[in-house]
Parts: sequence; C-alpha cells; structure tokens
Amino acid sequence: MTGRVFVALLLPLLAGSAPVSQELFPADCSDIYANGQTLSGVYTIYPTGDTPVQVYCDMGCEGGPPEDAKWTVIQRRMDGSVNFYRPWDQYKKGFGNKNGEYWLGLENLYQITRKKKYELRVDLQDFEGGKVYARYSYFSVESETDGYKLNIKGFTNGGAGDSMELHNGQMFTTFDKDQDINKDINCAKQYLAGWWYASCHYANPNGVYSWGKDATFFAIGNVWYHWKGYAYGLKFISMKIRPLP
Ligand SMILES: [Ca+2]
Repeated sequence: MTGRVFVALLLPLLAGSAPVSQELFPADCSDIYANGQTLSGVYTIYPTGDTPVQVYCDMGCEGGPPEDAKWTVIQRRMDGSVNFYRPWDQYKKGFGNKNGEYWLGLENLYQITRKKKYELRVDLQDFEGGKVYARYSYFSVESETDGYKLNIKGFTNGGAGDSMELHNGQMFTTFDKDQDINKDINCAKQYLAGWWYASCHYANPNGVYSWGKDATFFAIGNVWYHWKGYAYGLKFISMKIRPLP
C-alpha cells in the first residue's frame, strides 16, 4: 500500500503527466473543487507544478450550484489591514493574508492563466450595502518579459460598469518599475498602488483603503470610477478567476 502511494505520488513528477498531476498538484480552485473540496477557504495550489501557493477559494454558497463556485481569488480588499503600496518584487511574488486582504502575485497569475482559458469576476461593495460586479469572459496575464501585460475581453455588466477596459493590454507598474503609458509621471507613485496603469486609471483596486467618500487626494483610493467615481474608496473588492468550461 505504502509502495503504491509512493509510486502514485512520484509518477507524475517523473512523467510530467498533466491529467494525473492536476489532481495531486491542483493548479487552481477548480481543481480543488474537482478533488471534492467544495467549501470556501484557504487551500494550496501549484501554479508552476511544484511550488505550493496558498490561495482563498470561493466555492460559492454551501449546497449552491457548482456554476457559482470554483473561483480562485487573486486579489481582495476588505478592511484596510494590508498595505498595498509595495515594490515590484512583492507584486511579482504576492503578499498579504489569504484569509483577508492579499494579492496573489503576477508570476502566479501568468503561470495559472497560460495553461487554461480563464474568466474574471470583480465583486464590489460600498459602505451603504450596495453590491455590484463586473465580469469578463477572458482574462490572462503575460510573462514578466512582456511586462505581465493584462488581457481581458467580453465584459458583462453586473452594475459596476466597465472600469477595466482602459487597462486591457497594459503592462504592470509599481513605484519602482514604470511601465505605464504616461510619459510624464509614474502612475503607481501618483495613485499609490501597483496596477496595469494606462495614463492612468479608471480602476485602482490596490489603492489606499479609505473608508468611503474622500476627495482629499485625487483618485488614490481603492476606487472603481464607473460605479462610485474617483472619490469613493470601496468597502470590499475581490477579483477572482476560474477556467472556462
Ligand atoms: Ca510613466
């Protein structure tokens, strides 16, 4: 028995066999769900095939339809407990608390989305009980060599409006790596986050957690322009992905 388990664990490593390794080394929360773990919570995935990464899986409501489940949370803001003004290497690797606020990491996003086709859902909440979302039928992130460029398409409006279209095709910018298209400034320094800035943004999900309406400094909050404008820091933001059927 022990011998058989050992062989079963070792074989995919030796053979690099995708179907088997998917179960032993889940690449995302969809694989976790397929393995029978249908409750939301923190799980371990293997975006590169061998290095473990902790992630929050949003499996939907207990007993709810599977089509609402299997989401891999790649970014979340909920209480302002984590500082998101961080350098390139941290946005690359990921940071934060997987039970709370975090960024999964650009390299993980590249590794996950290069293997399957993913959709993206962004959930937003304000401090008055409002809940909306934006959905994109395609989401991928290119390699570091290509600036971790963002690709999204297929917008569906769940009340949030399309504040991400501007960022489609943009490379990622942090305060110590300016890859935005604004020739005069570094958008990450100006708007205090790391993001796929253009010149500069309609959405700043990694911006300063600012507890609602605050126009003191222009557009530095965790804002979503097409829903609440530039002067309203949201209560909750979550970006999550899952493979298309
Ligand atoms: Ca610039």
